[in-house]
Amino acid sequence: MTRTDRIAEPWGSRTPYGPGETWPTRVDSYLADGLTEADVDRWVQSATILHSNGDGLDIAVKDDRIVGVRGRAVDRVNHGRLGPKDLFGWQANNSPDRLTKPLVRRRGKLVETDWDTAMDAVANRAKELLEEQGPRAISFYTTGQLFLEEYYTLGLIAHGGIGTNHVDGNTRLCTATAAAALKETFACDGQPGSYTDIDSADVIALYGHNMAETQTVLWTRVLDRLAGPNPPQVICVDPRETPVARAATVHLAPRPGTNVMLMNALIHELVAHGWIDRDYIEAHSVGFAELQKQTAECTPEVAAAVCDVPAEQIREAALIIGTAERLMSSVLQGFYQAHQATAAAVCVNNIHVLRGMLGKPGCGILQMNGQPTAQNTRECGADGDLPAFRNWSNDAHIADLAKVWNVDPMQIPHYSPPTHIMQQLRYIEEGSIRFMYVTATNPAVSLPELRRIREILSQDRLFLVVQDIFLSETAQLADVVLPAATWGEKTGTFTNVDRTVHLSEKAVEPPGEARSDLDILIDFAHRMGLEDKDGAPLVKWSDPEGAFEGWKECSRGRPCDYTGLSYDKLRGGSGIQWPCNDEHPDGTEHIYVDGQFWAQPDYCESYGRDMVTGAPVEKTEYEALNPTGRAVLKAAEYVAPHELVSEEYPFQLITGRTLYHFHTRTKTGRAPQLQAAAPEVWVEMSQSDAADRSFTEGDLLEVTTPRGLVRARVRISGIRPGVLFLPFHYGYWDTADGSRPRKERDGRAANELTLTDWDPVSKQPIFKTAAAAVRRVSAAKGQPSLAPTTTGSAPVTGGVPPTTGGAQAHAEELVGGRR
Ligand SMILES: Nc1nc2c(c(=O)[nH]1)N[C@H]1C(S)=C(S)[C@@H](COP(=O)(O)OP(=O)(O)OC[C@H]3O[C@@H](n4cnc5c(=O)[nH]c(N)nc54)[C@H](O)[C@@H]3O)O[C@H]1N2
Ligand SMILES: Nc1nc2c(c(=O)[nH]1)N[C@H]1C(S)=C(S)[C@@H](COP(=O)(O)OP(=O)(O)OC[C@H]3O[C@@H](n4cnc5c(=O)[nH]c(N)nc54)[C@H](O)[C@@H]3O)O[C@H]1N2
Ligand SMILES: [Mo]
Repeated sequence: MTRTDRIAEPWGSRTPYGPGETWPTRVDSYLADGLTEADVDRWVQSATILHSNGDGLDIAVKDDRIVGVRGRAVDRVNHGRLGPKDLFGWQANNSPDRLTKPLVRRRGKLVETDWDTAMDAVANRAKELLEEQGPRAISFYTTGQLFLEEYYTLGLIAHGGIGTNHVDGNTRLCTATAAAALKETFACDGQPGSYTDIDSADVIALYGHNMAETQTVLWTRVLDRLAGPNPPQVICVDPRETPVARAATVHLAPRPGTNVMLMNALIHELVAHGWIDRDYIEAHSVGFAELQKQTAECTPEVAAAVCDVPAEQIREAALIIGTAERLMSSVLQGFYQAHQATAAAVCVNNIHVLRGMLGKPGCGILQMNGQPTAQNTRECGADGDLPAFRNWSNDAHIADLAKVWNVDPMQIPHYSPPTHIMQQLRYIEEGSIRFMYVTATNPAVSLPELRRIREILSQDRLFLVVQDIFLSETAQLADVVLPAATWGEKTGTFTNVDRTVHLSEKAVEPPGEARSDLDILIDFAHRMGLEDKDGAPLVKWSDPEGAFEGWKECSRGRPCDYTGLSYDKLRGGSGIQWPCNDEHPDGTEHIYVDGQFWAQPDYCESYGRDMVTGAPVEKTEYEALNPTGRAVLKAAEYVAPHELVSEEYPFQLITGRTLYHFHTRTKTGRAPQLQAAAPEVWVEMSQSDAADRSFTEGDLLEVTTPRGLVRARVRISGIRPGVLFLPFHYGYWDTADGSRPRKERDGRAANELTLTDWDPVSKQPIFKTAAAAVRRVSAAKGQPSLAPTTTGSAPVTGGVPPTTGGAQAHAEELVGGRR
């Protein structure tokens, strides 16, 4: 057993292993207040909630309070390991400023009330609007952080009960492009890859994915391969020098917003050198000729000029990818939050189809998720799609769903694609949406162009319901605030990016009168009087297990088939990968084995979209293109980013994450170790740009775009010249000093600066390119910025003290632990 400062060493110690071997176990644990395992009353099974990795863990409970966590050695995902946010983030659950009573707005102020008053206010307003304006007045905006059971219930209420099409999740900001890219290539959502692919891959390519910071345990698996015999080669595509870039064999640092050009050049090289599997292409795909044509002119030289990456480096990367025997790829926000998001992500799928690298060990694609339960938002239809990957433009699928729900097919809106959040905001602005029910997301910090968002959400004619665990920036704008129970205080299941389903059990009671999201949603459905076509209650369950059983039936025969799973089966051991059914009782490690897809016209989830306009492809067109359900190779031409640099705004601004915080910090800002590691916003700039302006480390800068400003101390880092990076975690609500609101709202949140614009196919907003200016407000006087030194924000100048956590951040590691 060793004790490690897991703030200073986020990935812990190495347990090297070689290709094809099993990743050794290492059980990580942290107990607060110097407690030892002997002090713990009970351990309750769960999985991690502050990222998408889905690491199995047990929650330690003492005197009916959560006091710590321990990784589960038996879990296939993490083999016992936990990351810093997992080890320390749970402390937010015990925060004294949790919401404990419902709040309603009276004479402009939010005041405490009882549940009946609050829920009647919500249901009555919704009923009034339904009568006056119909379902199009009502919208739901949810998250990637609830449980499967909650999403399924929410989707049923919205689609089957109220009949509105205005349903979306913050997954739109997050992994809409993952789903869209999979639907374009495979005509269906669902990840081809498995985490075990890391164990045997000889090349691992990460596209716009800072895995080291955002999926720390998965990166630990990569680090352990890198430390072992016959390590894989790593390709990193990222304009910053992230820890991934530092570990890479080849680091391509393109200009932000030029991914499609770079990918087209890589594909050009694969085709030109014959590094493709012609038999596989012939037997299992359509669209090769068009792809070849589209990329014919995209030589490394052409791409080098656009992306500002040396042509030689592009060739080197292409050679590694082209000659890999077992290629694993992952893709995330550097590709997804861009103006050609889906087009770029699809290129990664193309590479795997071209090389026939699918459905076998070491050959996975992970079109990554970010949030812990984002996969379920999509599967259950809480992002506006229909449950279990049913196709909203296939009438037979609608009829089938109507049967499962016992409603009239015409009740389920399918006249047009679901209304994505950016369009919902437009409808609120125009006044046609009058009621918005927000669950577990904080749009007043996380959506682009915050000044506009605040204006929209605080309109009088909008009735805003916010269901949260804290009085977030968004909750402060609400008409009704509903206090929710969270992870550890409620039971449910969730599915990570490699299709592994985990059960998370209730460990303790929620604070005060807080209730689980599921209970609140069911209460709402009953107060709305929602019924099926025989007059029985529409929502037929009253607890999580009932909802799960309902979902299983809905998933039967669909790609994400859960019928072989049960709460009992998920207890005690590892999480299990879907599809899990009679045919695959122990789950399924690899899908798309032997070139078999779910892309048949009658079965598939989507007929795809036009890559330029985003217009849905008609069924007849799809049938003509892909009658037998092969993988579809899709090509797109590079288009320059929409907001270009100018004399006035000479920098490209990108935004993203740091290892120590989660999103708008409502949880990690309340965990002392994490908050101390990254206490305030900073801005990253390259050494040459800083030198040109005589800036030194720690100078206070003002970053502006036409939409707003942020003040931040500069960290001179390994970011490419011409680019600035801001972490987006810092809203205007201060959690560090006892949750007092700051006086001024502007000036910290990266999204004051971002623009209202999105990818035409996935509708994912663009958070990673905007044109910005900087000026110095005041000099550092020897004080460096407080940005972490262990991460992408590592300083390239001297004199910055390293980020450490001290004694309070010591966690235990037990290598080979069997618990
Ligand atoms: N610590 C931590 N972990 C998290 C989260 C968190 O908040 N904190 N959130 C979770 C969630 S919801 C998500 S979605 C994931 C996100 O995980 P990531 O996508 O890994 O995180 P980001 O920092 O948003 O973006 C990744 C990288 O994209 C790069 N990038 C920016 N512009 C471009 C571009 O034009 N091209 C390329 N190739 N790269 C570019 C940035 O430099 C950045 O390093 O993380 C999950 N895990
Ligand atoms: N500039 C910029 N903006 C971005 C991004 C970026 O890279 N750059 N990334 C985008 C991405 S990928 C994402 S995922 C979003 C994230 O953006 P948000 O979803 O807005 O961020 P969170 O802070 O995770 O908000 C979750 C809210 O749910 C509450 N909550 C937590 N658990 C529960 C629960 O069990 N029940 C209920 N009812 N509430 C709960 C939390 O207190 C918090 O207020 O941000 C997006 N915005
Ligand atoms: Mo996300």
